[in-house]
Amino acid sequence: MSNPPSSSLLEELGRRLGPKGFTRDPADLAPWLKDWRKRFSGAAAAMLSPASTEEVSDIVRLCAEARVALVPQGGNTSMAGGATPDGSGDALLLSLRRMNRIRSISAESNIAVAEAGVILADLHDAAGAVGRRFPLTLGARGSATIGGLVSTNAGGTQVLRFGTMRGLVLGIEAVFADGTVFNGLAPLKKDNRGYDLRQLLVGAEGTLGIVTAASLKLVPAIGARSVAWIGLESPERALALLGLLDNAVGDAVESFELVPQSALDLVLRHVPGTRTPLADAHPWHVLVEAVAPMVAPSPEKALSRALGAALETGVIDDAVIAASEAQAEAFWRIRDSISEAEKADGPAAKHDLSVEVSVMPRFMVEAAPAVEARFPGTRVIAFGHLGDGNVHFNVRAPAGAGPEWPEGEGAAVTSFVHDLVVAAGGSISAEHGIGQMRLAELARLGDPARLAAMRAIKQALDPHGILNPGKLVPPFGPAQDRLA
Ligand code: FAD
Ligand code: 2HG
Ligand code: ZN
Repeated sequence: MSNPPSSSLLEELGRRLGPKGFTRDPADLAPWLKDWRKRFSGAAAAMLSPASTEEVSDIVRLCAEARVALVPQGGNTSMAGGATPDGSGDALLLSLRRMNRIRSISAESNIAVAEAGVILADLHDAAGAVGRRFPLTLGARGSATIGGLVSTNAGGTQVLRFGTMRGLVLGIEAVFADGTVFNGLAPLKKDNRGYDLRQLLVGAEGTLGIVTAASLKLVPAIGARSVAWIGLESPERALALLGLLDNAVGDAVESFELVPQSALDLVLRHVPGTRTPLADAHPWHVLVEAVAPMVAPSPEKALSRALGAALETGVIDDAVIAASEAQAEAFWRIRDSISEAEKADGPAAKHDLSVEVSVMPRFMVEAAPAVEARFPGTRVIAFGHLGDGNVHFNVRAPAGAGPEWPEGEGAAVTSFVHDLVVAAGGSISAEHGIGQMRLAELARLGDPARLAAMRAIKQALDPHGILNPGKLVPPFGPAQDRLA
């Protein structure tokens, strides 16, 4: 159990961090005490904004001695309430946003060393400036930070080719719960000195250490890209198209995003300046991006040939290949605005599911009507990363439901959906993490061996439970959950 911070601790932190690094002003704190979707809100005694790893280490050491909780935060775009403190006001918000330096970037080694507070879009720009790119992107790229992306093992829309953050992190610098600095930044390809602490910190949601910097993998810059918007009949057909593209276009296919007509309608309704890419409505749509490096010819011919064959064989019903970069960006804007449009449209029970890729179409077409029949008035909007076997299976509240709906009937919806995905051998969180939103569900459905190991690791690395309490690791349950 943690303590509220004493006034002497707050004074000491204020003195060390200075006015840029320490605030208790409610107006400064307010924007950071609610999550992006405004589902969770909390309180904090102060916000600490260190400018260096040494300052992070000092803060953590002082808080460890005083048993005061710290909630690490980057861009505050978590979809799981992961960066929002509880309502007690005892915790300190630890913002890494001032640590926003790219320490080094090299086209020769294909590595960037970025501090935790570097915003993803800024890393994209920096990589572009040296003729390289960082191959992970998502709709929140203008706010999400490297520390948050590492700590959630973020996915996004290029996982198909480059994997999640886990595969792109070559090294990590972090501060452990007693204030010691772990310098694991060296991007060693081979290193068998024992447990892989770098990978343990990826996806740890700030519960095992504070990430202060990461060495990240870069890849060659894009020479040309071809972006197509496709209308088709069903998720099954979409998966068939993926197989076809795999054969015909191969590795060049970096993104394969599934969008139902209902999600497209939401975007057209709520996001100014968006237009439907195809003249007719289709039950489902797919956004495909194929990319070629500088030296290779454009992927457009291969993509257009493959889509032509898919049209002839009836796998797809219509398609348009963007004729310009502006049109490609417009297609992507639709895809990237779905969360924003859905947020504007009202409450939803949000789910982030994965099953084996080949199982997903069937799961979607069976689970959606089952949910809508069991909870009359709800509507499923399932979209996203079909090629990764991961969709956001969001369930819209019945008309007229208030903002509290996700806590009431929405919680029953969530249990129903999660039971279905567990029965299908899948995961209740593919990319957004557990945070506070899925903690009870992880406790309910998690494999006891996994839960026991997670608790043991947490206990060993953060014995006083000061790092992001109430997130990711369910509290001890029945005695059999404990490791002997
Ligand atoms: P925050 O929200 O601030 O924090 C996230 C978690 O990491 C919290 O648990 C926090 O305590 C911890 N944390 C933050 N910084 C540190 C640090 N330095 N050290 C230790 N712990 C830390 N996610 C995807 O995976 N794929 C998507 O396609 C995707 N699309 C999105 C689209 C939109 C419009 C939005 C709003 C979100 C989307 N997300 C997506 C979710 C979110 O952007 C990611 O989870 C992202 O990684 C969070 O980064 P952040 O800097 O905002 O972290
Ligand atoms: C995406 O893929 C994000 O767009 C957000 O992961 C999904 O809002 C959501 O449910
Ligand atoms: Zn996603």
